[in-house]
Amino acid sequence: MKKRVVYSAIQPSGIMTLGNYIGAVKNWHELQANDNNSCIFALADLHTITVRQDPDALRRNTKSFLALLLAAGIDPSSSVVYIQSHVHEHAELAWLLNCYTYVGEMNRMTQFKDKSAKHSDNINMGLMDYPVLMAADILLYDSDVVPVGVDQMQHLEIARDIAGRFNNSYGETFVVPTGQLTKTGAKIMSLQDPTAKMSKSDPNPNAVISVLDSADDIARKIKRAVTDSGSEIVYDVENKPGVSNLLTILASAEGATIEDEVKRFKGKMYGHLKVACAEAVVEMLRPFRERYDALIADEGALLAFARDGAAKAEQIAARTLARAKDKIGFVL
Ligand code: ATP
Ligand code: LTN
Repeated sequence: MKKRVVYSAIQPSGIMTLGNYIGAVKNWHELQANDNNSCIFALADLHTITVRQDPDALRRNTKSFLALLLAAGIDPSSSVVYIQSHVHEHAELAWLLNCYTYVGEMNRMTQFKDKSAKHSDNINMGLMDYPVLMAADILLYDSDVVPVGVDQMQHLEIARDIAGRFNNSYGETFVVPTGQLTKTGAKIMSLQDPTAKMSKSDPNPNAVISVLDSADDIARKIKRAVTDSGSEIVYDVENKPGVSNLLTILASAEGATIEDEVKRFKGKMYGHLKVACAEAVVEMLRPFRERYDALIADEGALLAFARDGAAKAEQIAARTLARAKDKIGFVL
């Protein structure tokens, strides 16, 4: 039986946050454990340069994110793990797909509008083209399922549209992928502003938990997390965004449901919830630091994993790219 191709990627910029872990990487690990899946995970370094990156920091972060993925249990002997820029087919297919994507569609993308406002001095073509490169990533591997956080669903829809449009013009060429949201914790919010998502580019360190934070830092940040008026512990994103966020984090960390957590904290105070939440997060992230330290210390081995992953990825990507070029009418 043909395995389901599962594809996802993360940008190696800044730190890996609890939001990235719960919303993405933890889920990747679970998908990898399913024998029916053939998983491919990338570090989307080409995407990071849509906003300015310091060259040394980009190099450092890319290696660090690779070690973080492996520390999170992504296993290069069962999944393909690689660095996007090592596989030139991504940039090439993105160009082809650009010619089947409308400027109007890209203009309407929420992330493009947000990032244009945030980086108004650098609204470059890449920032606008970001979803097309993401479509190229996905379509190169005939991906069936793409696990992402809710903030990336709009981009996934565009990838589906582009694939469908190309197939309509040229006949079946690309697999039309399906997006998959994580069950709980599809969106972890900032600890300081629970109406905004926890984001690795947030300048306020108290708003964000890094997967490499110490137990003390995690406890301190959660203790200081902004909560809501009143004292009842209920899940109500509209009226109690702070408490709801803590419930989401706790449920995800423990693998429980939000309803279970609400029952457990009936009649208890916010302080109790915070203590339990901090303990659960510390427990979930405990193995991280140790494995990470060992992996990052051996750069040669780390980069060998990346090269090996890129070679496997390229075998698949080259075939898909050739198929698309042939359909378009390029002389092969
Ligand atoms: P930025 O701060 O630049 O927006 P980011 O923290 O959103 O970055 P990305 O590299 O854009 O990180 O996202 C990597 C993955 O993590 C995506 O699948 C995304 O949906 C998921 N993700 C990011 N932030 C959160 C969050 N707060 N909650 C749940 N999932 C998240
Ligand atoms: N834009 C994504 C990262 C990403 C991605 C992908 C996710 C790049 N290419 C392909 C899924 C599939 C983000 O998480 N910000």
